[in-house]
Amino acid sequence: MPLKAIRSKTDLAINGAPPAFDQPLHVGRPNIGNREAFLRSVDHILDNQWLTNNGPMVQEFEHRIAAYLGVKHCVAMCNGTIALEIAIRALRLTGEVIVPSWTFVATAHALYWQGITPVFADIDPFTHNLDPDAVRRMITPRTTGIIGVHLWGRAAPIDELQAIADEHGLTLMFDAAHAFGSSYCGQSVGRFGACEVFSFHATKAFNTMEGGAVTTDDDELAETMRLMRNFGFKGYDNVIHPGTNGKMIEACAAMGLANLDAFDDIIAVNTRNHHAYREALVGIPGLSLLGYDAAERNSHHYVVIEVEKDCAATRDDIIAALHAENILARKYFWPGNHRMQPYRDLFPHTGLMLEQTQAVAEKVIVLPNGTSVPNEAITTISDIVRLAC
Ligand code: T4K
Repeated sequence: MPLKAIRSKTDLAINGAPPAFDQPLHVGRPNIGNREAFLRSVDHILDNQWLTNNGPMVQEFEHRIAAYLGVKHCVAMCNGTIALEIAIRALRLTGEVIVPSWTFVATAHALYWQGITPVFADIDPFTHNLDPDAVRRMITPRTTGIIGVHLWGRAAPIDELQAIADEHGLTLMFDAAHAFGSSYCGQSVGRFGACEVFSFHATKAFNTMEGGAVTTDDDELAETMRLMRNFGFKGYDNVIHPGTNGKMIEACAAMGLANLDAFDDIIAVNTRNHHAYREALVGIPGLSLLGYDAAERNSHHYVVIEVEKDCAATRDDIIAALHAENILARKYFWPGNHRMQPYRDLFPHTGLMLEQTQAVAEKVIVLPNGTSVPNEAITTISDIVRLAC
């Protein structure tokens, strides 16, 4: 069915017109690479009767990912959150760890879940990543580490954070959940800090349905994490380390392999869509699209717009107009981790230190992107945003 024309305010669903889309248009619709290749692999897995526990598909997946990123070790996991927890534990972080509040709540939860206090530091409003000066301000005698997040796939200020970590004897690791395919100073994200943690959740640019991985050049750390993800087993009946169940299953690795072959195409579609949004949204007073550094690689998965106070519509007005059209735009990561439980009750005054985080949280909208968003949908979405303003 052709999309409705959006010419005047009476064409908007919030004003009684039919919605632009009869099915919900999600922000996180999965990219599915080569379906036939995936189904062939699943057949093979079933024939092989090896479904999990470091099977051949997972081993191939780990080798391919490590080669793709140019890193020594890729330790595949069942999801990004468990991967974060295992990495944090393997690095022996304790006490307090500095993180941004402007991230998905898994970053903070992975610490708190293990009895570590997440200490929230403010961000740079232009990049949405940790502000190194703010990180310095949050260091106390109890601080043992920093987790930088490469938000929206843009690398955190890695060199500055590493310098702070070195100066204060802290461990630096990265939550690279958004940053598969990104670069920093031309080098692939994946080998910075002590380790980097990826999420391959269905909603990510590159997905294994559920999944994640920790990548590192550190042999000993990789070996420890391999033990930890499999209850600490080293061979039959021989447990030599505390552990949990963090294993990736074979079917997820098969999805990852099929999607890795298609990843260049996925990035190309995302990037084209991103440019189309930029062109279509240009010139709306008080509204801008967050850009990425042209000199660095980025999957362009996240289309992030910012609605300033001088825009004719509020952020929430625009979200309401989009939702009425069945366009399920998101306010990621509103209201910020520090205003979510348990952190809101535990540290009720943290917001005083997070001026930029709070300002950014009030103005962000994330729009749909990915291989299931056709070009004409971008025109329609942008026309709706323009009219809502
Ligand atoms: N660190 C960071 C910085 C992260 O962003 C994340 C995850 C993590 C760590 C933890 O990694 P994982 O443990 O998740 O591997 C979603 C994802 O669940 C989450 O993975 C992601 N970040 C976060 C940014 O977004 P929700 O609550 O928005 O998910 P959900 O289920 O509402 O999905 C979004 C939309 O996508 C849905 O409205 C419908 C659509 N969708 C979703 C799925 C799962 C589909 O169309 N098909 C699907 O299969 O958190």
